[in-house]
Amino acid sequence: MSFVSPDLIRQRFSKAMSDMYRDEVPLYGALMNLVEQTNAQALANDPSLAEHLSSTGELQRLDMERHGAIRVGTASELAMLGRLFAVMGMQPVGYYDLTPAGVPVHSTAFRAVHEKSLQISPFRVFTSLLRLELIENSELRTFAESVLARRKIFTPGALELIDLAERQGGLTQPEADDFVLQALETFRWHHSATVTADQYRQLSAQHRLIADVVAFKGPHINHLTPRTLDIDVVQAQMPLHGITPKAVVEGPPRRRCPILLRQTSFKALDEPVAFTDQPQSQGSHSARFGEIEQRGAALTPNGRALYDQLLNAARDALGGFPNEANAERYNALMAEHFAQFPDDHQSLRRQALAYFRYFVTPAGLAAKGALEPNVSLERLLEQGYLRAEPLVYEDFLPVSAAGIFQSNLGDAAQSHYAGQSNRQAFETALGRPAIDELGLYAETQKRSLEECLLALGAQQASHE
Ligand code: OOG
Ligand code: NI
Repeated sequence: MSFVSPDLIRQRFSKAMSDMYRDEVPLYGALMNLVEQTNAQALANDPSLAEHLSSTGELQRLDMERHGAIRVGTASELAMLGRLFAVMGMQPVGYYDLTPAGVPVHSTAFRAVHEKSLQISPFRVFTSLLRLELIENSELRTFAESVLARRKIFTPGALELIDLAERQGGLTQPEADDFVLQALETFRWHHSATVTADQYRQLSAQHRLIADVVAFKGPHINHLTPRTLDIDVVQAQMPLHGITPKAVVEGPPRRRCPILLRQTSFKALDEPVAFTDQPQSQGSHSARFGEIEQRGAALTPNGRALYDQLLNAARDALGGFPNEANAERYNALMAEHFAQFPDDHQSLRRQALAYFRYFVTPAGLAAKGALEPNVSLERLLEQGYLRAEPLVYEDFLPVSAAGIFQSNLGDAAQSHYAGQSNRQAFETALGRPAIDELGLYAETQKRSLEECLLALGAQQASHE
């Protein structure tokens, strides 16, 4: 029996999801066009950007690159999602606690973990689990639990194919085709709710996010984010296309060498909903929104600590959440604080603030087998035998994610939860640990160096 590669199933699924979402949310099409134009312009304006991105393979994956987000209500839903995503080669990476920002969820990102798989499809899904234990009203909590216990978010066909993939060790082409169609159903938007109008109001009054998870048939995909090469241009252009962006871009400020992740979003759409007791009359719920992101270098633990320190300092100086009224001051404070973060590749690499990938140059190949004994990495770079390119950040940022959640839930959501971060409970629900993202970047960096040394015919290089 010959199986389809999970990477190709993910690539197909990502495309199918995008097509479904474009049908469901017309503004998504407008946003995709804007991002496409901006990217083409950015590449035309800066030929060296095109050259760099093409040498790392990022240019080749740019057009298909996107992430989605979903929210589930129970441990068993999360565990089954983990099995569903595994069929497509997606593993849970990272743990994000959103409760400090007043959002009663904790999350992980399902994504491919090896650079070769990421190259075929970098599709990721930010997946949040509702923390029902944080609902103080015990009657409402019990009600929410009972509603969630009754719903079935996977089609019987999807469940069978997940089982089959696990038993056989993969899916044949026709099975994979069917799997993509069946799996897609879980993420579809259903305009009929599972509760009465009054129950919806109660859930919503507790927290809009609780209503979004509990009152519907499944974890509808709530946004699908394309990757842009210039988020400030997209942010500025959105209003000209009838799209209202959130007040500030989340993440680091604009820099010569982008790091981590910058994101912005547009407000959720008000969508008609039919409640169980009023199937004819229309209620409404804001479920889906739009988001754009720009990705930069993955940071090492040191780099990340510096990022967190500067971000916190800027936010402390602002003295509150960024919003329309203080956006200008926030941007100025961010620029001021981040002036301390080295902004050239050489410093980022030498100070071990970011992860890099190494490439053998034509000069390196010409010198194959004739390297200086015990040559160091620095020396190989200096001689022009190797070239270093930053490794792209494939994950998310908790403060940014909280900002995205909040801009779509409204200011009412900016409460605080006493609940502790609880990675262990999340992993118990998931049925496995979430992978440490920093370890993945370190491995990719190490593999690339080993491949280079092999190609140069070096026995081993000293790592200094
Ligand atoms: C997820 C919000 C976080 C991101 O890109 O950081 C997010 C959600 O609203 O469900 O998508
Ligand atoms: Ni997102």
